Amino acid sequence: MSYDNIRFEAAEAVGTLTIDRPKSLNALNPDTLREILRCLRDIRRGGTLRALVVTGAGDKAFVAGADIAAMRTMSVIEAKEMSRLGQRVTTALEDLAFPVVAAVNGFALGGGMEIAMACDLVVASEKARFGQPEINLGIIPGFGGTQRLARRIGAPRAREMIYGGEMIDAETARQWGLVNRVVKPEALLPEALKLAAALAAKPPVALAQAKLAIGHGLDVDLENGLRLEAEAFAVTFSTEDRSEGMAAFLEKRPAKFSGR
Ligand code: CO8
Repeated sequence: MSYDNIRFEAAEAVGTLTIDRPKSLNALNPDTLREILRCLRDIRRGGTLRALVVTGAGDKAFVAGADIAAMRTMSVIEAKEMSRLGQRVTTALEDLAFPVVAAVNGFALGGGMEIAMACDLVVASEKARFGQPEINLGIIPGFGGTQRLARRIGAPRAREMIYGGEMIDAETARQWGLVNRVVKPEALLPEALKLAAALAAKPPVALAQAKLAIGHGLDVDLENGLRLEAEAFAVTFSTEDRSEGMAAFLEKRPAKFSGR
């Protein structure tokens, strides 16, 4: 797989996707969004990964947002197309059947914060800054931010961030529930990869069902969410890993999961 704006590497079952345009703080132009989509499609087809880390190149930014230079001359129709393209990227991250960990190394602004929010877990450097500054450009979030942020941190805080356009630091983002862990800058990638590797060792069908039940459950009422959970729960009973997990517990030995 060769790309101009991103890098992808895999070590055993853990992949790392790096958005790599450091000169523009990894801003997302349409080509970059299309490359991310292509990479995620190839990952799905490959079927070998069990966890993915998403990060940004350089030590300054995760992603500083959609590319403002590219957006500057866009028509209304082109803007809608770019919004839908970015939404396909964020949805494709959510639709992967395994966990995605964002390793936020610096600015995660606008479309960058929207990418981070589409990941299952977020590990942030102490230097990370989060924000939806679109209002300051006369626009609003367009890669899912108006929908996902309110679901993630509640409407009052989402309104504050999206109406005000101010940045928050990593510790505030953790307290607000946007970030799972805050670590020293040099510990960021090792910590994110360690977390991803630990998740990759879990029984994959059970993880995929947990991801599906939580993700889709957020969008339905409790009654339908509980039905969804029962369906997802039942699927895990068709796996060898559930037999192994339960047998290992009863035999007082570590489980050896096969992924089947
Ligand atoms: N797009 C394009 N280039 C960018 C972006 C960006 N989002 N962010 C930074 N850059 C470029 C700068 O222009 C600069 O380029 P150059 O060296 O050629 O002048 C280089 O990166 C370094 O940036 P700065 O000199 O500004 O670095 P500072 O350390 O002074 O500031 C900031 C860092 C605070 C991150 C600052 O660069 C900034 O505010 N960036 C813009 C942040 C922003 O507004 N992001 C939101 C963009 S809108 C968005 O994401 C909407 C998503 C939905 C789109 C819907 C489809 C149409």
